[in-house]
Amino acid sequence: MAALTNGQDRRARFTAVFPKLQKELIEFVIAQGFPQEALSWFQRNLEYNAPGGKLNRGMSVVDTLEILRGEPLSEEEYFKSALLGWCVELLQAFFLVSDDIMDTSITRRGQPCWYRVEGVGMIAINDAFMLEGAIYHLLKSHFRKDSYYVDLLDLFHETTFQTELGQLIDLITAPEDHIDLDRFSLRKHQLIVIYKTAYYSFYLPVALAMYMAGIQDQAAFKQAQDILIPLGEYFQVQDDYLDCYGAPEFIGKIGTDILDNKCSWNVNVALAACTPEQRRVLDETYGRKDSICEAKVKEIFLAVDIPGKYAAYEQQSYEKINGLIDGIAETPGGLKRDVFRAFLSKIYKRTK
Ligand code: GPP
Ligand code: MG
Ligand code: MG
Ligand code: MG
Repeated sequence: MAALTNGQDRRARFTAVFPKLQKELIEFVIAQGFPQEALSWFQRNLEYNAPGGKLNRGMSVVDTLEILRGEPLSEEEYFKSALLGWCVELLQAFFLVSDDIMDTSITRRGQPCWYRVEGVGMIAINDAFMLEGAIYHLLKSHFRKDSYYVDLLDLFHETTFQTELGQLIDLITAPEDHIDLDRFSLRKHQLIVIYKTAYYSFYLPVALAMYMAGIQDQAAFKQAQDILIPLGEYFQVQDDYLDCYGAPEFIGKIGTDILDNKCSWNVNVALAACTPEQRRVLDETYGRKDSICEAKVKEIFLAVDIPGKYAAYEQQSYEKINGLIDGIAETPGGLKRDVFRAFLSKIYKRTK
């Protein structure tokens, strides 16, 4: 067999940790005397929803710790940081299972959304709660004795609340029965994306690794946030763009933002650039659960050159974030510029 490349190797090692965590969770349920059908259900929930994504968030915890340490991790450090990474992936699974119900989405990671699987339906709501519950079970069994255990709990709880706040404004800005494009703005969009995506996808993995590395200085956490939040904002603008322009085979999901009346980056930029006539068409077609209306919206997006404006935004964001990274003053035992460069290079010009 050909030697594994670095990237594949890294992913294989991280992926190999998940079955161990799954086994631990299932053994806990067995110890409660639960019937076989409950065990299989939980097992299937974990398998279907946790491991199938890009795993960037989870693997970032390991990568960040390694960069902060400046040397290869011991077996134990690797396992514990990968466990925290899997907790981020479980949090994401909890959010995605719920988000797909709220957004009436069709596919996720190239397969039907969990709530659309035969026999699952609204049990998916409880399954989402169980994915969240699994995080705290794992944290307790592996970090209970560590000095930073409370910091981990606090961070997961705070980040969950921030994400839910973001999801709240995402949802109430997109009512199904009352379409009013005047309610949208790029300012509101920025608030939505920072809260619903940036905290849990970017700040959380780095802050977890910082706690494991023994960093306690609050200024270092603030400094990390000052870069990771703009990075996460850029990442969610990419998600909004790809919702319309990504290939479903690549992004693993079918975009629903236009049909769902979402306050997305695309529509906000189109509203700022359109003629009064184009605006009239947008008012009549945006957010309608109708594929002909959706196609008309897409025509206007092209007419106002959303792809060109996105390319410019992408370039500008890349330069701005690089500038923020260059501005970090590295200190011994503190943050390192490479932590952020690793993130930026993973997402720059992404197509999935
Ligand atoms: C992404 O929004 C945001 C989330 C997945 C957070 C959901 C938060 C909850 C509290 C449930 P999105 O709808 O644009 O994501 P996608 O395009 O992947 O459906
Ligand atoms: Mg969604
Ligand atoms: Mg959503
Ligand atoms: Mg999206």
